[in-house]
Amino acid sequence: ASLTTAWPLTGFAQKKIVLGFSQIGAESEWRTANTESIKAAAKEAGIELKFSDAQQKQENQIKAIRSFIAQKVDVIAFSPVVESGWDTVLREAKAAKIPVILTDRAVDSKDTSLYVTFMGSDFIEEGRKAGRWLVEKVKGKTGDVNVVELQGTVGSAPAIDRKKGFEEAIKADPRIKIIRSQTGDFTRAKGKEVMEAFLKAEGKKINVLYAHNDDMAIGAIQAIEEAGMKPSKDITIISIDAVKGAFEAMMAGKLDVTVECSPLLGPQLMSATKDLVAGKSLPKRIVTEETIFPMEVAAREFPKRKY
Ligand code: GYE
Repeated sequence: ASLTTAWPLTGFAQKKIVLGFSQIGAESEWRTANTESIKAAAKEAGIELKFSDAQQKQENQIKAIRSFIAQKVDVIAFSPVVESGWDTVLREAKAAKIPVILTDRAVDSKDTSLYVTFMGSDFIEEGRKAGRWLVEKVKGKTGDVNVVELQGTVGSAPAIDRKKGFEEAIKADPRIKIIRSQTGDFTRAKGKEVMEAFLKAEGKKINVLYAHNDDMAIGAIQAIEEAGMKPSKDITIISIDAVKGAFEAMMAGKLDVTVECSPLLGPQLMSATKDLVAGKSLPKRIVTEETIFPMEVAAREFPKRKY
C-alpha cells in the first residue's frame, strides 16, 4: 500500500487530527517565523500539534520522530537539519503506516516512498538568483570581483543547494571568484565570527559577501563596521530569506539585496495533513513561489512583509 493512503475518518465522533512536527531549532529569524506559522496554522485548522524543537541536532529529530511513532500520531512532518541519515527512522514510520511530510528542507534518501511530499523552496534557484544579481551588478565595471561566502549549516539542503546555484550563475563572468567559503551555521553570531576571520585574512581584497541567509549577513555587517569598513559601499552584500531584519539593513543602506525564501509554510502543511487523513493523495513536490528584493525597493516593500 502506498503511504499516501491513510484511513478516512468515518463514523463515530470525528477525532481531532494529531500532527507530530519536529523543528530544527531557533537558529534564525526565518526559523522563528516558520515555527510561528506552523503553530498558528495548526490552531486555525483545529489540528492537535505535537511540536518538538531539536536544537539543531539530528539525533534529537530522530528521537522526536520515534516518539511520534510510539504515540501513533496521524501524520509526521519535519524539517530535516541535514540531508542524509534519515532512512532508518523513515522506514520505521513507514512500517507503522504513518505518512511523513518533509517541510522546508529535503532528504537525500534514494527511496522516495519514505515520504509523501516535500514542500518548500527551490534552494538551487535561490542561489542562482543571488548569482545572477551579482553578474548584472558588475556588468560594465572593471576589476576583480572577489567573493567571500558564508555557508549555512554543513550538510543541510539549503547550504548545499545555495552554493551550487550561485556557483552555476557566476560562471557567466569569469572575474567573479569565491576566494573564501566557510560555514556560519545560519546564525548571526557565527556569521560575525567567520566574517571577522575573512577580514583578517583577506582585508580589502574582499569585494562581495554572499551569505546563505540574512542572519549571517547581519552578523557580518557588524564585523565589517567594526573593522572600519562600510557595508554595501566597500563590500557588496547579498543574502537570502528576506526577513524583516534584512529589510531594515537595506533601508539603512547596509545590505544590497536579499532573495526571498518564504517560511510561511504552516497553512500548506495543515491542508496537506488534512488531505492525507482524508485519504487524498498529494503531489510529490510542492514548491514555494518567491522573488528577489534589491535595496531600492526595500522601503516600499517593508510595510507589506509578513515575516
Ligand atoms: O534560509 C535559514 C534557516 O531551511 C530555508 O534555514 C531554511 C533556512 C533559512 O535557518 O535562515
